[in-house]
Amino acid sequence: MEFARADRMTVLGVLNVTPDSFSDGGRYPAVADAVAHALAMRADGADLIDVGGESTRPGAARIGAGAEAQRVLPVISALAAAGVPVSVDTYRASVAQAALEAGATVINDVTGGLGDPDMARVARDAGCPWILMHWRGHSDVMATLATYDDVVADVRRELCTRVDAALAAGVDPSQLILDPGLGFAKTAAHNWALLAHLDALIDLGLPVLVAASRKSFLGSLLADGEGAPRPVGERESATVAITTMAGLAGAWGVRVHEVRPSVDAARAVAAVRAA
Ligand code: PMM
Repeated sequence: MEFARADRMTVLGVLNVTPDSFSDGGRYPAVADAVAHALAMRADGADLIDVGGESTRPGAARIGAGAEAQRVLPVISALAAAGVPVSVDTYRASVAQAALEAGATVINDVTGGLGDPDMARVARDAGCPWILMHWRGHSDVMATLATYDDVVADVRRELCTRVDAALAAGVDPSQLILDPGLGFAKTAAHNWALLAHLDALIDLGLPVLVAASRKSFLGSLLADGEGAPRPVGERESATVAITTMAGLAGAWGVRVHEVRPSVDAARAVAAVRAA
């Protein structure tokens, strides 16, 4: 993983080229604008730009593979031409394949391989890093799937099953990165429990990515006196707190919208861990 740094946590900058994503949706309709935002995130220290074309926001509409590819491929090609390391946030094998051909070097799969039976083959043949996120169902149904006996043990076990499936398909263990999937078929209490026990995933010996940035459980945490959630753009300090605690727990990386504060936190964490 040549994009990853040895001296601190990896920071993925989110680039959602979707009209409906919950936090930055609709802000980067044109390729040039998306590229400019990605370059700004690079200047702020992002190690990898995570390009996604289909919102996974609860209740978001799903689009077809063709529309998804049309959104992400021009941006990925332009970023690759500019020498920017790119991951593609997709669960569709055909989109991942096309993105790799356009210059992406990492697959970020929010379904952990469950969304498309062909994804393992694409990852195996490419030999690229493959982020396996804990996932139980698409956003239209995921709220109904948020039931666990013990969320930490259940997520760990279900992720292990995904790892086993990837290895059985011929994927090398060095390609795999695990992600607890905060907010995906999880209540706020589930998210906090997973964050409190990140060691249960880190102990598996694979890199762990944490993606809490701006998510609604932070909005609920920071709700005002009337119970109104803190607006998306005002969840940054809490996001950085999660970056910090994830780093101290030994997470490999974070996926964030606002790159600079989390890079600063990652550097501070690295200094503490090195001292
Ligand atoms: N969350 C979102 C999208 N992609 N990828 C990974 N690996 N982990 C996540 O938790 C994750 C993801 C949804 O949030 P967004 O709308 O900010 O992209």
